[in-house]
Amino acid sequence: MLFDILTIFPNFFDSALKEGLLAKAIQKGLLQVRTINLRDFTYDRHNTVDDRPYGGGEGMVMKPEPIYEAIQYLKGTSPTPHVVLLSPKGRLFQQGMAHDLSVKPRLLIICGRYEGIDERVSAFVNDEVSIGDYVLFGGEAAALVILEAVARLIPGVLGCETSSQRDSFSDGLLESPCYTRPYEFLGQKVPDVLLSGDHARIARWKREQSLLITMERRPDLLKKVELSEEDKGFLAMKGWICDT
Ligand code: JA5
Repeated sequence: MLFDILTIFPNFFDSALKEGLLAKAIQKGLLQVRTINLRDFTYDRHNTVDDRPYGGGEGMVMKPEPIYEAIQYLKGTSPTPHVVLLSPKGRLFQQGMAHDLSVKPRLLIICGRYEGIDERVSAFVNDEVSIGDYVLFGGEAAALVILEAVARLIPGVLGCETSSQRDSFSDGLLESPCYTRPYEFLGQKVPDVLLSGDHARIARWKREQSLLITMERRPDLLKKVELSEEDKGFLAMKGWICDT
């Protein structure tokens, strides 16, 4: 996959691309990430990318022309990119969208700065995406979030193909807690069931822990997930109120 990032801060991504499994994926040729400097698509001698907002108000707005020029140039190179504009007003990025994006041969992620991007740029993108309900200085940190979420779904990036399917959200529930040595740490012991060697009992315990922590912290997720009769029985016993 080709992952292009249009930004006025191309160096923002340098360290992130050099560490861990993202670096490995790039090294293995499973993923190519390119940062494109928006200022390369300006024509004035100050490489201006922003201007004052029509109608007044705080701060500056990103001019449409350099972004349009960059999109048109990149759309003219193969394979045609799926263009995503990062914006707090976009559709919420969740694991399902990560899966949809991970099968695209090429993505172009557009990062804004200042107070926002001239609305008319929207006409030239495939989708507007937000990573969550908070405000950032710009889209760059959000682009990294999307890059990580998508990269780990590309076949061969994770050691084992099934590990991306076992993680939080792939079955719609939060993960059960995990432990390693020592058995006792500052007075806290590892739950004995995990040392029992009884794999059926361990699987049931993990499922129950997932259900419990999801009920406590993310009841919104429980409503969306398909629960077995055994799951529902367990949750009912723990005081879960189901409204369907
Ligand atoms: C802020 C000028 O989804 C979270 C996001 C926050 C944020 C994004 S994406 N872009 C910008 C921005 O600020 O361009």
